[in-house]
Amino acid sequence: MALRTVLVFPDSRLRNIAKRISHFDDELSTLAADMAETMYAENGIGLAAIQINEQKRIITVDVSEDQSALMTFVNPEIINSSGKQICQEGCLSVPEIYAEVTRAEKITVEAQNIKGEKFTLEADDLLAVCIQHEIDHLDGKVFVDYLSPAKRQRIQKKMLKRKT
Ligand code: K1U
Ligand code: ZN
Repeated sequence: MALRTVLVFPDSRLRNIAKRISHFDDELSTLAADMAETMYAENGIGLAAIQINEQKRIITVDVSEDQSALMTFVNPEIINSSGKQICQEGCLSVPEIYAEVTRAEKITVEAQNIKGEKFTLEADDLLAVCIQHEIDHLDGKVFVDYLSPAKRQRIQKKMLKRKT
């Protein structure tokens, strides 16, 4: 396993669209393990492969308080959603920035595990928010895209200053 570098907004590689996974091999298992290790090391509750510059449709999520509920979703798709919730979101690719985003309250996700086996999961509350946030990353979207252009611009300036 290895810790991977998380790309920081406005890195253009965060805008890449991840490709569907069709090979369920050791390389994929290693990627999933690296993602979990990186997510935990950064104190995150989720991570999408795009954030470590891997253009593959895989996300890891663990919203538990004691790192006891790791989930890996390969080729995740939201097949049903209902309701609305407003949640304060953060992002490992936008460090130290938090903002309210409106998301679906409940979702049904279809995905595969790292062996390629299909499963369906119903999620609500923070788990639903986190899965929606991570699937957005796979589609080249960052949570700041939901904010006003002025707010996004301010955040972008802050991130660029942080680099130097
Ligand atoms: O995608 C990511 O960068 C991970 C991100 C996921 C996320 C957090 C909050 C709402 C939606 C999605 C993070 O984990 S950022 C770290 C963070 O904000 C957080 C950490 C622990 C508990 C709650 C939030
Ligand atoms: Zn994020």
